[in-house]
Amino acid sequence: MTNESASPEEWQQLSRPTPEWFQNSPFGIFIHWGAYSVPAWAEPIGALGTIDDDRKWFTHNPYAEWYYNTIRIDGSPAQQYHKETYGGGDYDDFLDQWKAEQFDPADWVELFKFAGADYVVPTTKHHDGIALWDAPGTGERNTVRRGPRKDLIGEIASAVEAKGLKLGLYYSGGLDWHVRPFPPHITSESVHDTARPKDAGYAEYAYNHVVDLVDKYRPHVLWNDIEWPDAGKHFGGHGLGTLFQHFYSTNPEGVVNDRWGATHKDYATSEYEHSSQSESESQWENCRGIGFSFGYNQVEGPEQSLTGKQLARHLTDVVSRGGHFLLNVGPRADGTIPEIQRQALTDLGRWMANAKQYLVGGRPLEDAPAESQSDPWIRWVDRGTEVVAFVDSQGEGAEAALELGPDRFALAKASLAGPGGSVDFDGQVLKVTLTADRLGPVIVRIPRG
Ligand code: FUL
Repeated sequence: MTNESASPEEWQQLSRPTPEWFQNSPFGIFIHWGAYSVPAWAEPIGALGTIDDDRKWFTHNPYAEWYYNTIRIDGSPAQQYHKETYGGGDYDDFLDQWKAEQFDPADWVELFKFAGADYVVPTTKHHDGIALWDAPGTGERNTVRRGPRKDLIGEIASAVEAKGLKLGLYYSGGLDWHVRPFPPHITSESVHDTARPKDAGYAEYAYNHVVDLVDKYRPHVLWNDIEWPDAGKHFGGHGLGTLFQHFYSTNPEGVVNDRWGATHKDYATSEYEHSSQSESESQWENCRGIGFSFGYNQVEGPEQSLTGKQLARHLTDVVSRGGHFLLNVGPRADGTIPEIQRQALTDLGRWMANAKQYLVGGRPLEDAPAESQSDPWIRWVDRGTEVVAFVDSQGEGAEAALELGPDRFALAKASLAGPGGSVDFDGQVLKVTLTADRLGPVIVRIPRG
C-alpha cells in the first residue's frame, strides 16, 4: 500500500450517471447542531463570499459553529464575549451542557417534509471534532457518552427514513480541532491547506468514521467538508478510493459531494455566494443558512433572516439554473427549532405544497423567452412539453408583462397554476397580475407552441 494520491485515471473509474432520485430532488435540509449550539454566538457580519478580507472574516466569523476557532483569535469580540459570559472556560464544557432535552426528531422531520424537502443532511462531526454518534476512536468525546447521551445520528436517520425522505451525512474530514490542535485559523489557506491534519494517523481515524457511518446508517449522500487527509487519498487499503467503492456497493444510489480535494465527486457545491463557479457544473448544490450562520446564532434576528417568500425565490432561482438547494436549520441546544426558522420553513411549505410539482424535474430553459430579472422577478424552468414561469415582485402587488414570441409558445393557452394572481393574453402580450396575499412566486404554465 502506498500513500501516494491516486491518479486522475483511477478517480475517473468511479464516475457514474447521477442517480434518478437525486436528479429529482431539488431541495434538501442541512442540520448544524453541536456543542457550539450552547453558546450560539457569532457576529452576523454578512454572507460568505461577500467579505474579501480573510482576517476580518475569521476574527468576526458569522458562522456560530466556528465559535471554538473564533474565541482563540486574540482580540476577537468572540473571545471577549467568551471571557465575560463563560469566564473563558473550556470549549468541551459545552458538550456537557448540551442536553438536547426537547429533541424530537419526528417533529423536525415532519417540518422538513412540510417545507417540501427531499433529503436531510445532519452534521455527524463538525470541525470541533465532537461526534454525534458513538464514533470509533472518539472515546468519551461524543454525544452518546456525554451531553445529550444519545445516538443523535441514529435517531435522526430513523425519523428521516420513517417519513420517506433520503438521508445524507455531513462529515468534516478536512478539519478536526481536537485530534490535531492547531493555532486558530485566520486565513483560508490555513483552513484548506497549511494547517489541516493530513497525516496517516488522522486519515485512518477519518476513514474508520465514514465507513462506520455508511455501515450503520446507510446514507444516500456523503457530504464531506473542506478536504480529505492527504495520506488517505489512495485506492486500496483504507484509502479514499476504497471508501467510495464501499459506499457505492452499500448503496448503489449514493452520491458524494466535491469537498474531498481533487479526487472524485458526483456533484459540485457552492456556499452562500462563495464558489459560484461550481454552479456551471452539470450537478451542483447551493447551501446556506436562513441567516448568515449554519449553527444557531442567538444574535441574529429577522434583519438577517430570509422569510419563507424569499426562500421560495432562492430555491426557484437555484432550480432554474439547474441546481439543488440545501437549506440549513440550526436547532437550539435543547433541540427546539427557533421560531424564525420554523416560521420560514412553514411559510415556504405552504408555497411548496403546490409549487414543488413544477420544480421537480425542471431543467434550465435554453433561450429563455424573457430575461431573468429582479422586478418583476421572473425565473424559468423547462418541463419538456411546457415551460413554467415563476413570477414575483419585490413589492406587495404588481403586474408583470411577459412579452414572448408567440411562435415558440402557445401564449393563448397559458394558465396560472395555483393562487396568487391571474393571467391575461391580449393577442400580443401575456400579462401576469400578482395579488398581495401570494405565498411566493406565482406559477404560469405555458405550453410549447
Ligand atoms: C463550511 C464550514 O466551514 C461551515 O462551518 C459549514 O459547515 C459549511 C456547510 O461548510 O465550509
